[in-house]
Amino acid sequence: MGESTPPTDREPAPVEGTDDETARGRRGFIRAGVGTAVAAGIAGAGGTAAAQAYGGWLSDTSNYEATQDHTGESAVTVAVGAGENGQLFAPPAILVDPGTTVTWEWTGEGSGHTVTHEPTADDAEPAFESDQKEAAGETFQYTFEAEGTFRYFCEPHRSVGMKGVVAVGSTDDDLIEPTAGAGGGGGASAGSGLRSGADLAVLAGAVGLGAGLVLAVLSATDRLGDAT
Ligand SMILES: [Cu+2]
Repeated sequence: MGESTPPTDREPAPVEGTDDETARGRRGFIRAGVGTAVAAGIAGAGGTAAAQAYGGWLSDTSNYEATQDHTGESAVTVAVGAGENGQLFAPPAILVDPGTTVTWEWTGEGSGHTVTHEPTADDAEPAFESDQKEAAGETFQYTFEAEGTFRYFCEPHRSVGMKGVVAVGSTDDDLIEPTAGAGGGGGASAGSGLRSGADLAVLAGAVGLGAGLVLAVLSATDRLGDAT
């Protein structure tokens, strides 16, 4: 009786050990799952943080989602009078290199607009300030030589979030790729930056898949060539 017990004890032992490891694995998996959920929560909060970029300057600007990266371009155009009501700048936030000339171009929509710099210090003079214009094709230009963050707004439509930012040299904000035809397209196009990125990723995946197929065909052809 007693002699048969040790093998019985030994046999279950590895099984229990395995069960313990499995249980630990499950707990670890659950912990990892919680960690992922927490990370997702933080990412969600990050979206809010992005809206708080530039001191929340663009928090009521409906076509703002992140800063469009226009570094490497010597000239950038921003639409004045974009969006459904013609009372937005598009793109609302851009990152440019020092020395870049930004041209604001009036769309003719949404009545008269200005491009008015909001200095960081209350007593500072605006670095740039356009006249109020309304006609399509009107422009205003400013060349940003100094690094820094330039917040600006439209005098008549500041209260409806017609505001923008030109970040020169660097930004703490999230960056998105410029949309095709940015500037002339209006507010609708400014909101599609992230979707365009996703589309590009899908396209890149499709191209990668296509390249893989081509390689597979080529290697199959090589094998056929070796066989003959
Ligand atoms: Cu305006």
